[in-house]
Amino acid sequence: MRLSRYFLPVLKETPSEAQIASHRLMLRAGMIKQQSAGIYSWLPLGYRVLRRIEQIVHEEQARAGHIAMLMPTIQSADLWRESGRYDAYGPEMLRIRDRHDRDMLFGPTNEEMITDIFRSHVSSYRDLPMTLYHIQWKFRDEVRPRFGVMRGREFLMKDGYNFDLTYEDAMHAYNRHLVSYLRTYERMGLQAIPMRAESGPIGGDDTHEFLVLAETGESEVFYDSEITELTFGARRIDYDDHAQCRAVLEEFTSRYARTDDTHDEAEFEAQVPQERRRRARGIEVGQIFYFGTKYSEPMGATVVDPDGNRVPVHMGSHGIGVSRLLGAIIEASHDDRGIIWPEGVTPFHVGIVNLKQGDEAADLACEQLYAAVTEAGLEPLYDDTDERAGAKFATMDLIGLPWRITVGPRGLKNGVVELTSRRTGESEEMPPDQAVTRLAQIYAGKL
Ligand code: 5CA
Repeated sequence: MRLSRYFLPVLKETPSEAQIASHRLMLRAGMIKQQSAGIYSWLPLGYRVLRRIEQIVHEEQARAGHIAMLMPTIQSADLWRESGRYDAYGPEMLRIRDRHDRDMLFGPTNEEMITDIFRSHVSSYRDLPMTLYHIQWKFRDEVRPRFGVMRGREFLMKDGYNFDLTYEDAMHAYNRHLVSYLRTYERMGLQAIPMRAESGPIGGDDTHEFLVLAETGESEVFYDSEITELTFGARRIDYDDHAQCRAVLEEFTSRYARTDDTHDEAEFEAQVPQERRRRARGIEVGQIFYFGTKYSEPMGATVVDPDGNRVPVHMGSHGIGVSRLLGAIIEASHDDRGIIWPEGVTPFHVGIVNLKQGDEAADLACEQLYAAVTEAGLEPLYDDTDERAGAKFATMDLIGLPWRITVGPRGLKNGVVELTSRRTGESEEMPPDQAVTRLAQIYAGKL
């Protein structure tokens, strides 16, 4: 992409309505525009990151054997009357009436709808286990939408639903989700810690939330500092292997880690030596639930079991806050000059800065670099505008591309360009083709 032809409405001023870094930076970097409270347009740069996050979610869901689909945003109230949640959900639900006076709603979640789909088409235990998911916009009329995409009213969520014959199989689905989420967040450059939580309006007994530690997080968290040393890394998981998934779950959840609603100070003190006790704040980027037959029983989602009996299926649901993740990643990775994207989610892989637009050698070298980077399967953002060098650097730093290649007449005389890391600020001079090779190596395995 050439910046001269792109739509990147960066703001010079710090927007006064933004209280936290991620919100400020998303506005300043021209990623989002507020349309009404808690409702945002995704401008091209923001939309690119959103799509990369979605892509990682899809890939990791596929790896775990889950099946993608898409349900509508608008739902019929009748479905929610069946589960009893239409009245119970309260003012957070956006209720709509159509021209025939039918009660509709903008879905805050999809347990009812997926249960309806399941009961319409599945009737044998032979079709189980099954996990369906989608990535779709949700609406929750939050009392206090704030912090930009972090607590929106309209937001993008990945929500998945498992259907299993037995409690044991449903617990495997739970464990499998926990493991696949660990890997999903790590690919986004995040450490998201699974913590025991409360289930709220989704219901059920077992639930873990995934929290990214950040001072601006809305949840208070209590944990054993040893947890932060765990990484998922390159381990290979057979997601069908119950014992293996359970072992990983135990590894990541056996130490104390709770959100404030389940925290118990006495237990904390008994289980964790004082020097390892941490009290901090966190951003909830996902949650998994097991709720058994809470929806399948009232809504008649049953299968015939091997003995010929009709039994309600065991279910759980699992959510990832896709749009919230942009805020969480920025909270975890920025400095006073701007965003620092982890390689896995960056909107462009490298910025090319031409220090002297109009200089024949510099223009030609930039064009050749642009072609070579593209040829290597990477997406460059080439600042081919007439801005002065300082302004170009400021924009690149603000939008946070992890790598920058700087091209100027002086370096070219010696046959070199400069490759700079956004994270460390370190620069290295090298011939242009070597810079491309280096980038290809950096991104290998991260895309
Ligand atoms: N049906 C279940 C699981 S699929 C569910 O709705 N779970 S949830 O309520 O925990 O939401 C899942 C994730 O969506 C949360 O962990 C959070 O990351 C994100 N989320 C929830 N509310 C908002 C909001 N108002 N703005 C942005 N993200 C949100």
